[in-house]
Amino acid sequence: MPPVALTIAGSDPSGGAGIQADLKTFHRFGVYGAAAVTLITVQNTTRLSRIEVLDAGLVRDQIQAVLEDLYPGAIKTGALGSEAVVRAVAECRFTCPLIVDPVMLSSSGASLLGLAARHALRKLLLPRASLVMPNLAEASELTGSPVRTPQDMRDAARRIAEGGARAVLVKGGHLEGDALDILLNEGVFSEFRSPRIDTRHTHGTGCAYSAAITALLASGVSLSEAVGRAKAFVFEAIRQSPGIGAGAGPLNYWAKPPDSV
Ligand code: PXL
Repeated sequence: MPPVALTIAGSDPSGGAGIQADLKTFHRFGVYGAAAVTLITVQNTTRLSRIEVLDAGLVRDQIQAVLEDLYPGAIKTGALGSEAVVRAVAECRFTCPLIVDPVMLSSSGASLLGLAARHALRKLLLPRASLVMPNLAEASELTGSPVRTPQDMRDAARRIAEGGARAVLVKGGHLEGDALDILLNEGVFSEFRSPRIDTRHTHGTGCAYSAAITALLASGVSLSEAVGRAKAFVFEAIRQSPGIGAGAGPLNYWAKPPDSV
């Protein structure tokens, strides 16, 4: 049987982000993908015009249906949409690794998580996370301090880890120069770098990155190897973006995942 991974995230009908990106990524890594939908967006590569968050009980029931039958080896969360959904996810019982992508804004700047929900995420979900992977803006929001430099990223990782997450990966994709990500795992920092690619086709990058890590953890790969291999996959997938849509287009989900880094 192949490994199984579950994503708990929003739907992007244009297929570039959210559960669609997660399932494509799981598949590319040879992992069977399951998906519980939290919210539905109306969007394409040029606009996001509507967000409907689903009933928290409906989200909980989808997750339960998967958990009682499929036994995922790892679970990731993406856009959760409301405090009630964050609570519902935090109350689910499972023992496999949980990867939290603390999605707060869509690529186009629309809010995917309000203030009360951000608070619940910090208090209820992060203490259950094997890995939380904020970008610079999300790390600022989680710590209440600006995060603009590699030193800020290390400080933020420590503070977020104090809140209970077992490991923290602060993603510096919006820094100048190389795309530098900093992992804090069991008190030890490591750095992951890739060259910056000058492109607007980065829609769903965070989703693909966290889904790749989730797939690798479900396959039994160690966390630091999973981060390195996932980052290399995302770099290739951005470099070979297929140019679909008139706006910020998706990554290339056919890019080959590396066997090792
Ligand atoms: O990349 C963040 C994200 C997550 N989930 C959904 C999204 C987006 C960005 O647009 O649409 C559903």
